[in-house]
Amino acid sequence: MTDRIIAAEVILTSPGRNYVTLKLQTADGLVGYGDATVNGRELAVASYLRDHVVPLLTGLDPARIEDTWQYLYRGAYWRRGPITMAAISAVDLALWDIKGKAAGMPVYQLLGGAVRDRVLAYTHASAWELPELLDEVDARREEGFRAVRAQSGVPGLETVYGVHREAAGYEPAKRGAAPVVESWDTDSYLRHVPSVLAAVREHVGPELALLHDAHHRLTPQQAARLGKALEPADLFWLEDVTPAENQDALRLVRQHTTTPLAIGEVFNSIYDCKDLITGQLIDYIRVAVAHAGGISHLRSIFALAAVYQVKAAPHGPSDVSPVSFGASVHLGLSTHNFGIQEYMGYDALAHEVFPHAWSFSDGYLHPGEAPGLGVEVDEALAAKFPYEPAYLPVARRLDGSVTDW
Ligand code: CS2
Ligand code: MG
Repeated sequence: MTDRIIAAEVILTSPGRNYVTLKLQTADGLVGYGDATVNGRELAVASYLRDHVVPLLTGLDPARIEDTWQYLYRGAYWRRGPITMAAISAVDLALWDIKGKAAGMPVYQLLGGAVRDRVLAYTHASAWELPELLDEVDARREEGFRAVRAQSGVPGLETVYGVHREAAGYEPAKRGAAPVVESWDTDSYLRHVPSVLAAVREHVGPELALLHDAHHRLTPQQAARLGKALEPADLFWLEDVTPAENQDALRLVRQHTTTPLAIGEVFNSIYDCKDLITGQLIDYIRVAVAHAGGISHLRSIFALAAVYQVKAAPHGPSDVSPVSFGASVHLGLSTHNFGIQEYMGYDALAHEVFPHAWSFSDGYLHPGEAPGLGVEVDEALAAKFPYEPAYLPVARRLDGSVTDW
């Protein structure tokens, strides 16, 4: 007899930061977990799941992953968008987890098996001033990383994306009832950042892969100028140069620079990606397994990307949970046109609440050999850290007008 889903539940927990987890249970006694965390909008996706998805899942055959995906995607009529797609992602991941556990195999084996032995990772180094940034890059290298994203402060600005002032490491979302307001000035940034990345390159020598994130803030012309100015630093990539809504912007940027471009962390479907991929306007597609429809949909996006020699480079900040991070590593191990996996790292508490088989060593990740996704949830511990309101910052220019954060 086929198995059936008998219970579905949303777990909200905040071990260091908020996470939204979907738990599915089957009549055969299997449990699957999925991640639906949308940073700063956790309660919206929890409600979407609890009120509109969980009631539909009981009684379904957990083996029918693709059918359930299509049912939730086409059956809602209101398609796409970050909340809907994060909810679908969570169901998809939980079903892949269950399928792996039913088969007694890690999910990467179900995806065709390993095409590489280990998954290249990059992490973040950031500091307000250059000497500290160089120390941070060195520290990441000592941890084994072969690829590092470098972000620094900008003279004249109090706050800059990706850089922390306080002793604790960088975490974009701040706890509180309303977003923190940051200030921003693109001209100051553009005057400063090329010299920073040139100094980092000179410090580390030619081999270390260096990345930088412009976080959606430039006009096409500014982005083209920055890409060109950064060519001597030989970046692995320059990320999110322009806001993603205007995809034609990338055409102009492309015409002016050979710096590789990465984009897509805010995308949630193949339709957001297709023009950039088929137009060969980017080199890396950054969709997150938690935000763009789970393993099932990321496989379609990556297959399209392969045709155009675009590589998969999934978003891996601390605000996707260790559940979807693990899923991303399974995909990385089994996807031929995989490029690199972001690994921002987690608060120690998050590692405890989500015990995981995936591991990092010597600059590379591996999903582990546990059946399914290999990430469990310590529910008793999770319950000790209830959801706390937290928001990503908003940014205002020096004249007070709102700009892209
Ligand atoms: C990012 C994130 O990791 C990245 O490249 O741009 O830090 C992003 O700002 C957060 O995930 C937003 O939730
Ligand atoms: Mg980014």
